[in-house]
Amino acid sequence: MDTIAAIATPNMAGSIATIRISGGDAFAVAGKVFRRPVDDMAGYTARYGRIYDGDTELDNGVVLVFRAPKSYTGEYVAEITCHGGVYVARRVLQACLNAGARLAEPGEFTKRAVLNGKLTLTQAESVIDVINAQSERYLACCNAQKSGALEREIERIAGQVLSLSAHISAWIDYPDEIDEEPTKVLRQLSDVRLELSRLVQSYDVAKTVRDGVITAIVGKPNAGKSTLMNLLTRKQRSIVTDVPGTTRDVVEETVDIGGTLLRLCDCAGIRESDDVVERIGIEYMYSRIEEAALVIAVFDNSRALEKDDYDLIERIRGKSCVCVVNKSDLPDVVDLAALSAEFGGAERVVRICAKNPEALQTLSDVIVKACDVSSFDLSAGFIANERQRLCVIQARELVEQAIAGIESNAPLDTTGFLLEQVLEELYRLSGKSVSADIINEVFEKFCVGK
Ligand SMILES: Nc1nc2c(ncn2[C@@H]2O[C@H](COP(=O)(O)OP(=O)(O)OP(=O)(O)O)[C@@H](O)[C@H]2O)c(=O)[nH]1
Ligand SMILES: [Mg+2]
Repeated sequence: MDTIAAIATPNMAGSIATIRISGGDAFAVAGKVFRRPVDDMAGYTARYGRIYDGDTELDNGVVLVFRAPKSYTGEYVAEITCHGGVYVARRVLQACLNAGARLAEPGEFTKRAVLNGKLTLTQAESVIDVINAQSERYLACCNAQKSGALEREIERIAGQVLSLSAHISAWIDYPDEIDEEPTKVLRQLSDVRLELSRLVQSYDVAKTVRDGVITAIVGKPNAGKSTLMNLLTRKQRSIVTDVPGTTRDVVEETVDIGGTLLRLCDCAGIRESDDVVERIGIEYMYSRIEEAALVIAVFDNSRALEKDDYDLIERIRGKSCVCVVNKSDLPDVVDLAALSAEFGGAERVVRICAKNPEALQTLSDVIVKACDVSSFDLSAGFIANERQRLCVIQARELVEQAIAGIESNAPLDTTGFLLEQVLEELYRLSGKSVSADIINEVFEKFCVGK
């Protein structure tokens, strides 16, 4: 394969920039740019030097060499690190192109890693997820995926389909010798369908873990919603005053709470109001409750529950909720027992003083427990993108056809044929059997230099 080069660091000013070169002539290209040979260098070693484009000195920097196959792409790789200016990095890249390299296409380094057997297709796809991860939890899941969690899961399911398929072939060939009941095959197929459904579900869970759980902070005016917002975001994000009806616009912020990403929105307080602006704010709050996957309902410890509180409780019924009883520093007036009963137990109710930073830990623990996504184990592999999702949905559809076929006494070879197609879909997902078109499609979404 020819030798490619690209800037691997972001296209912005920084302390350093890296230009990555990969291919048979990588060392020759780096040698020209440094005007001294690098092919005598051992793998994983670095050398300092001046960087040139022909006779023009551009910068000084370091070249790091990787000898095939012990590199990201599996090829000879040289990485030149220079000063991190946008212009200087582009000039060093241009020097590499003038020295014989070709500009890499998006994702071409990772594509070569796949073609050279350094990464499987789903592992390569997870590289994008690692880059986009914004929380501890999603990063951990992506790393599990990068080390092959999804492949192992697919292999396991494919193994079940394969043995069922072998069984059915034997059944077709030796109908008298196999003492088989269709119910047993049906049960196994239902298990496979369930596993595939779990994978389909993992896509939505992973999306929520990646992008954040949409969380609405609601309650009546002055309950302390904005104080709570500021506590969770660890900054003065929302305006706090003792005037009821302070917040009107929806204030949004994404935060990492105990490793789980939350997309918080602080809204207007719920109450009957004649103020036209406040009423619009309250309408916004209602629509945010609809969208929310988690509701943080805030009540004032120093005030008795009243109609507005009960209206709110009705509106959020059936949602995943955390009940926060705020202002624990003031006299206890609120009916805690009534709130516990409404929110399904004392463990969903937390008493805090949102003005006290120490409340953050208590609140975080309750929030993490209340997030539905926290109970789903993504580290066993998850569906990370639309391509993978379509393969699983297709496989599940074929399994359903096979089940319907057996139930209506269709010929066994039809079932056998359907199961072969299920396997094909699963292998397409894992990349075990994949066309050049799909590989190209996957890598088009990568950035240049990756
Ligand atoms: N004593 C005490 N006061 C608090 C506590 N939390 C908030 N407050 C005060 O309660 C008042 C209202 O707080 P906000 O956070 O603005 O309440 P809110 O629910 O956002 O109110 P609106 O935006 O009007 O709906 C402010 O004066 C806060 O300082 C607390 O834990 N203890
Ligand atoms: Mg407010």
